[in-house]
Amino acid sequence: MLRYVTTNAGKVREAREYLDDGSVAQLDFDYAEIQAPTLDPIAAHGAREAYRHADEPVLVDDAGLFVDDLDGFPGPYSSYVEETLGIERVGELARDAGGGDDAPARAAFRCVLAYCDGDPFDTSPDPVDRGDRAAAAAADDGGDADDLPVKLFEGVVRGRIVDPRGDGGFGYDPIFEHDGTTLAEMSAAEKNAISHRGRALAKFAEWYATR
Ligand code: ITT
Repeated sequence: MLRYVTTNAGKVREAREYLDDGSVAQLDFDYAEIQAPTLDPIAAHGAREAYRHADEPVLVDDAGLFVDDLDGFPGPYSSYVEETLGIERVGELARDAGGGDDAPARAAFRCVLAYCDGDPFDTSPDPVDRGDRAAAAAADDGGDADDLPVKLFEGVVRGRIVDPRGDGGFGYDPIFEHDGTTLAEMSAAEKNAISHRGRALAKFAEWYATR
């Protein structure tokens, strides 16, 4: 059984389209998110921790909104920032930093899926985190490093930050516009077709089918 590791019901709804064949179940496990400037080591660390917890194959999903004019903020801190500032405030900060209403701030939404089942795998074409970054993080944490291989799949969608529109989706969806439509104005299928998560899941599902 593959465990899709997240506490976020919105992610599970979207992932079902790619993974719902009866052999995938959500694992509502709140792994420790290490501090890092990019999503890869956070997702890899989470996958190792979740695998040790579940003792079954796991897929961790870490995502973030990276606003160009805010030097990538909130990025890996998107969850904390959503809880503390809220998405409307992030929208205001992006607008102040960007060109105002005439030139909305550009941004990317990124999703990194990290798969771990305790076995090694080929690197190509997607990267494998072999624990060097886990070791560095463990040194900072005072924790134990290990070299469980973790395979990473990334999806990115670019868009613009706008005033909130739409009541679908979750999280930052109302302020993230892609081709004139916010992610919250799209159906789940429409969002999956272009989204960071949909792109990462499509890559993962193709690879997983051959495994
Ligand atoms: P887990 O870590 O348990 O999976 P989370 O919601 O904390 O749940 P992330 O750290 O990956 O997940 O999410 C970072 C933030 O980005 C958080 O505020 C989410 O609501 C938001 N987010 C993630 N994916 C999103 C998406 O597809 N659309 C809009 N917001 C999203």
